[in-house]
Parts: sequence; structure tokens; C-alpha cells
Amino acid sequence: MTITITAFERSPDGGKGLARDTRVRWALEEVGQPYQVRLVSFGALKEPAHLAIHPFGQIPTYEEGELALFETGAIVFHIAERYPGLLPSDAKARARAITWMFAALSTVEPPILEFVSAKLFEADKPWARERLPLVMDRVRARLTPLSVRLGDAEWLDGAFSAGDLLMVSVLLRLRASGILDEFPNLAAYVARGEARPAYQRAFEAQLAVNTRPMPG
Ligand SMILES: N[C@@H](CCC(=O)N[C@@H](CS)C(=O)NCC(=O)O)C(=O)O
Repeated sequence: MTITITAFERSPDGGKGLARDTRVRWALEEVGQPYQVRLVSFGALKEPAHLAIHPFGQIPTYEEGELALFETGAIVFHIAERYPGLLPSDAKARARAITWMFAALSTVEPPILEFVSAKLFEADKPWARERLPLVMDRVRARLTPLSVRLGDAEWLDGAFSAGDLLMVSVLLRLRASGILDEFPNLAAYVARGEARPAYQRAFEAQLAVNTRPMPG
């Protein structure tokens, strides 16, 4: 059955791979499933046709036959459940990998998103200079225990899993800030994720979209 995902017609990051379709592309590449991409403009995101699939008018979405999903975590989980390669078969190891998926999205990502918003959208506010260090410390408060837990391991819990895929994706947003370099084992962990051939294919695919000449 054909898998179709949505992505920005033109990502605001210009192809750095930070838009969340990259996470879904990466998961599909890891499990070796071909997919099609429907590109959506910012205007079309909020139109009825897209809202019928994504109630919040965002990307990514995932369609497969009559199934339509939104929320990257749910999509990556669905892919990982449906195709081998992203979750261990041992029940306990699988539950732990799923725990890391939730940890990435609900514990580590929120302060990172707050930091990104502070840098991108609030830099001109009179209180920005005072707030930014607080927001950065909230990020460090998550990275410190994560770094301790990872230690010298290659991945968070044994073999690479959907938990690592989401955690690396979440941490990637920090690279330009330099915060990640305060935690060399996390910086190396992210680099290992990026070096995976499946990530490379996903990255190149989104880059091609975001650097192509726009019609008209
Ligand atoms: N929690 C959602 C967040 C989705 C999200 O924020 N998507 C962004 C792109 S990465 C988007 O579509 N932004 C445009 C908008 O919100 O209008 C998920 O993980 O899928």
C-alpha cells in the first residue's frame, strides 16, 4: 500500500532538516519503506482538505490506504510497529525503547522548543536578554541527566531504536546554539544518528525539496 506523507512546500529552515517530516522520512528509510510526499504550502495547511487529516493544520501527516495519522511520535510509532527495524522484539526492551520515544518528545523536546522560540521569535523583546539564560538552563537541566544516562553507550538502550531516532531528531535543533557541545557524548550521539545511511537519505530528500527552484 502506498505511503504518503506531507512536508512543507518550502521549509522555513531552508533545508536544514529540522522540519518534522525529516523524522518520518528517516523512520521510513530505516525500515526500507518507499513513500510519496505531498508538499503543502503554509496557506494550504489551514485549509479544509489538510485540516481533515491534521486538525492543527501542521506537517507531517501520514496516509496509508484508509489510515490517516498526524503527530510525528504517533507516526514513527506506527511505522516502528508495522515494519521491523525500529523496535526490539523482546517485550521489555521494546517497552523501554517506547519509553525513550516519549522521553524525547515530552521531556526533552519542550524546553528545546522554548529555547528555539526564544531565539527566533523573542529576540527583539525587551526581556529577551534576561529570559534566554533561564531557558538555556532549562535545556541543560534535561541534557545533563540524559548525558549521564547515555554515558559511553552508542545508543540509549542497546540497539538503535525509534527512541534514538526521536531523541537525535530533537537534539539536532540545538546544534547551531553550541549547547550540545557542552555535552560531548550527546554531540557524538547526534553525529552517530546523522551518520546513519537512512538519516542521510532522509536528509537529502528533504534538502532536494527545499532547494529546488519554485515554479512561477
Ligand atoms: N507535535 C507535532 C508538531 C508539528 C509541528 O509543529 N509541525 C510544524 C513543522 S515542524 C508545522 O507544521 N508548523 C506550521 C504551523 O504550525 O502552522 C508533531 O510532532 O508532529
